[in-house]
Amino acid sequence: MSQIAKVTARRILDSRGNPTIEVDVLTTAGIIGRASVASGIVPLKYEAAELRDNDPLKYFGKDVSRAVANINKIIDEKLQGIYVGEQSYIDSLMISLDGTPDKSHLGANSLLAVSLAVAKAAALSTGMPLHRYIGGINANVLPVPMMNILNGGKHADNSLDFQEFMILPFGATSFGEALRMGVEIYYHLKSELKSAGHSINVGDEGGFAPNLKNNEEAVEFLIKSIEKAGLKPGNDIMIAIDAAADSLFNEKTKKYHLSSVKNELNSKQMIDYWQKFLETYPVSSIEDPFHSNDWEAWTELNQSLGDKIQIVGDELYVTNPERLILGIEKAAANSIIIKPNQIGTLTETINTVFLAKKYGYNTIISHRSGETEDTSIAELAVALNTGLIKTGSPTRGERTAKYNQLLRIEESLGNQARFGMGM
Ligand code: 2PG
Ligand code: MG
Repeated sequence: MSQIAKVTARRILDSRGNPTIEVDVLTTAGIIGRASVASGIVPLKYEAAELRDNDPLKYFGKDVSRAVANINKIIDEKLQGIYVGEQSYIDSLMISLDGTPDKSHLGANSLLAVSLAVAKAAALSTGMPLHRYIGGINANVLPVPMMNILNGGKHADNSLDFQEFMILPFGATSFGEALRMGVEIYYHLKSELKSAGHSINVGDEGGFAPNLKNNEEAVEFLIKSIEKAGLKPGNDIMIAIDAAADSLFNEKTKKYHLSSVKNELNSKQMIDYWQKFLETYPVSSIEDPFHSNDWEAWTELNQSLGDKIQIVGDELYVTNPERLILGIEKAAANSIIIKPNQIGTLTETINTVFLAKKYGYNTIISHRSGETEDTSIAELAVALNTGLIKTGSPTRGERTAKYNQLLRIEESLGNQARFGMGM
């Protein structure tokens, strides 16, 4: 395998029009690995830190010129001459170069862009697709897509409290069939909303963003659309919600604010809310139902419902093994969202997946709401046989880039391709 000859970073735009980083890693054999990084709607408390300029005169403070310079001036020099296949060494070198616990010195965005570009250059050097290079001969599970077709919360300018209402075509026999089911439900939802007089404008991830009465009505629309597609909710298609409850939490009153519920809810009342909600609707997966420090509420819900549905930590765990270990000790959840940019290197992302699997967690590789055309997460889902991926609605190029890559991977795996969880 060849050595790293040059690492070049530049500013590109993400799907919200905000600057982000793209990196090219050139090897001495003339191969280029290119990767870019995604970004969430708000930086979360325990996430690795994105480095932005904070200069209000440029891109409203969101420019990444310092992070780009860190790569071009510091990381490039350190990585030149290292064999491109030495992924974990390269990642640990960058972590020590950064020297902070949250990667705030060089920026987790800088580190991740380089880390992924290194892996891509190495994969190309071996002639293998990225999923095969990372995962080996057993990397052949195509994930069930968790398709976000109704948007609310901070991802949309509408009345819905919960951020994401998703459908999971579990009953499909292949990824391609799952995608078709998802698209058909998406269009049934569009006409159901339209004929009920609602807006069919979309949110950040391409799901519809109507002003519905409440979260319950949103789920009812999903159920109707699944049935219109000739499918059975809870059977062929599972429904999932991302409440993103950090943003429902009122830091002053220490209570949860739901626009459809008159008074704010304390933790106990929020648990009751969820228990009733989950008894009423065929929802089989719930992400961030509580604030990321409301551990007791997490544990209680997981104890009562964790054997029936997915209780998913995203804001809770931020792909961080230390947070995950805390949650394992507290039996706080049974599933984890894996977002490479929350932790900052490929090696650490893989390690968090392995740790989660070791403790029987379901692992869900995920995009961010501000995405690029990069398809690494699609490759990673297959490489690590996660069985689940979250990458938005079946529209918008930055989301379909991932779905389309999974179609290509399914085709190339041929009769080795397997679909879904529990395989
Ligand atoms: C989430 C993500 C992706 P964001 O909460 O799961 O859907 O949103 O990237 O804005 O954190
Ligand atoms: Mg989430």
